[in-house]
Amino acid sequence: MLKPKASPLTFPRLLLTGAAGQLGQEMRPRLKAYCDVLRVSDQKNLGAAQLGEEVQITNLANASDMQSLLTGVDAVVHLGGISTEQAWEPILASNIVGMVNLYEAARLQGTKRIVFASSNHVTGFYQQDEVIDTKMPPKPDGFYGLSKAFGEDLAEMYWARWGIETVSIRIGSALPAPKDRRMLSTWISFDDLERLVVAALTAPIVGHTIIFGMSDNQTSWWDNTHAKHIGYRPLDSSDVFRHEVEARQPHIDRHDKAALYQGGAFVKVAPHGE
Ligand code: NAI
Ligand code: 15L
Repeated sequence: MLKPKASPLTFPRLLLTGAAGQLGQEMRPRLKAYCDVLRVSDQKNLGAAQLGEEVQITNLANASDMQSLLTGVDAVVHLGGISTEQAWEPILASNIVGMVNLYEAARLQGTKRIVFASSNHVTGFYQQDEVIDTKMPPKPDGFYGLSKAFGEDLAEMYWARWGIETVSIRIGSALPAPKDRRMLSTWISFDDLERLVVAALTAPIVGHTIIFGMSDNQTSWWDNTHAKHIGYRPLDSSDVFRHEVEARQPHIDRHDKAALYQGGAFVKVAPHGE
């Protein structure tokens, strides 16, 4: 956790969705330094409200509940949703219907800034020897990546029509340490993720900006040239884990599609039930 500072750029009420998830649990204590009240929400149990928190159990797919969730909210960090390749139905409910409900509620309740947890799987079918930027066309690697591409297009439409600003963060791999050689390029530390989320919340003008979420890794496939106005400066790097990770995975199977494409194993996952 970064040393909380008395940031002049605090929000009266900040909403964190997906607060019971892996990243939500990391961001929940961190985001308190940037708001007066942190409203935390998820469909799962969130425990008791801590000092400065409001807890609201809400299903993203329920439109009327989402109106209530967004009441009085100045900005949103939207981590809620299905976070892996799954069958279409749950993805449709949480990531498509849930996203429309979020933006409709933001529009009607007057919320003006959203940080959306998109994913590198929007561009998962680019190859690992290609460097891509955020103006290049999406190449989703499954229903999950496709739902995140929809979310980015929805954010763009709500900016154009209603002036709601969004930073769509195509998060790479956010976890304590990279697990394999692919993650040496895609990894982002929790501290860098906090830096990126805060930059996305506080940059003066963002419109709808897409940015890749990775630490300052020696190898990278992602060019954030078009997102420099966000002011994200990673301070961590997967390089400190490189020797250990390469020793664990010395050989790459070039016939394995997971080794060829940026989406890794996601490009091979069949929807559940097959
Ligand atoms: P997670 O699966 O641990 O957390 C997601 C949370 O959303 C869960 O607590 C779940 O209960 C909640 N949720 C799902 N559907 C819901 C619904 N209909 N209503 C209310 N809550 C619902 O995922 P994680 O790893 O914490 O990721 C957070 C976000 O970041 C997700 O949107 C994911 O797609 C995105 N992301 C995460 C990456 C990572 O490395 N962890 C990488 C790229 C994107
Ligand atoms: C994601 O979008 C997932 O939510 C996360 O669990 C990881 O699989 C990550 O992508 C990744 O590509 O490593």
